[in-house]
Amino acid sequence: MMQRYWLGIGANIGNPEEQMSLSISYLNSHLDVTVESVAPLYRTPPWGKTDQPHFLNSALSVSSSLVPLELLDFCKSVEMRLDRRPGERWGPRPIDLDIIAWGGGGFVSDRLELPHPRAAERGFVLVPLVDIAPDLELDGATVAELAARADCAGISMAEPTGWHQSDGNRGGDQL
Ligand code: A4P
Ligand code: MG
Repeated sequence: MMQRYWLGIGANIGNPEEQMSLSISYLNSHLDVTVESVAPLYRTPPWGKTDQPHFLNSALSVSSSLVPLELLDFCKSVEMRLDRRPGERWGPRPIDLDIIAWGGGGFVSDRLELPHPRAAERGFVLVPLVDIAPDLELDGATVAELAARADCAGISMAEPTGWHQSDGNRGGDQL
């Protein structure tokens, strides 16, 4: 059955924008994953561990008939392709792909929890997600409501680049 998934994407070492673009292409190249929309790119202060470079973050929605653990494994393989190696929790990384939520409601296993347990409190996840999924519900509130409550200090839209032909329009890009 086809499902929609919302993913958070971020990076803060190497060439973050290039790694993020490549990871979206790799996701879309899977025969069973179609990238539907990509939010603009945001510059965000590091959260959790603050003595590291600022991040670029965005969000995307994909449709897929993969089940959640299959999509998680595929996201991990995309991270590996971009030289992500196990490192410090919340530490610097060339790419991070997190599954934020899916259309199927709650999901819990030892390797994956949906909605992502920390997404509802994180500006760097919520701000890009508002652009593509303001009405998505996480923990009983919409993404737009959660973003309005979250600490979003220091988060700004990145300067216009070739990022998915984005012109900064709210609503995100259709690929
Ligand atoms: N896992 C469980 N649920 C999920 C889920 N919904 N999506 C498990 C993805 N993975 C999930 O994740 C560790 C394990 O969590 C996975 O192997 C999976 O089995 P990871 O991505 O390998 O490790 P991590 O990212 O270091 O840990 P964690 O706790 O996921 O960290 P976060 O939440 O990803 O935070 N600041 C800014 N401004 N922007 C950022 O993008 N990112 C982080 C990392 C910290 N600070 C940041 C940013
Ligand atoms: Mg992660």
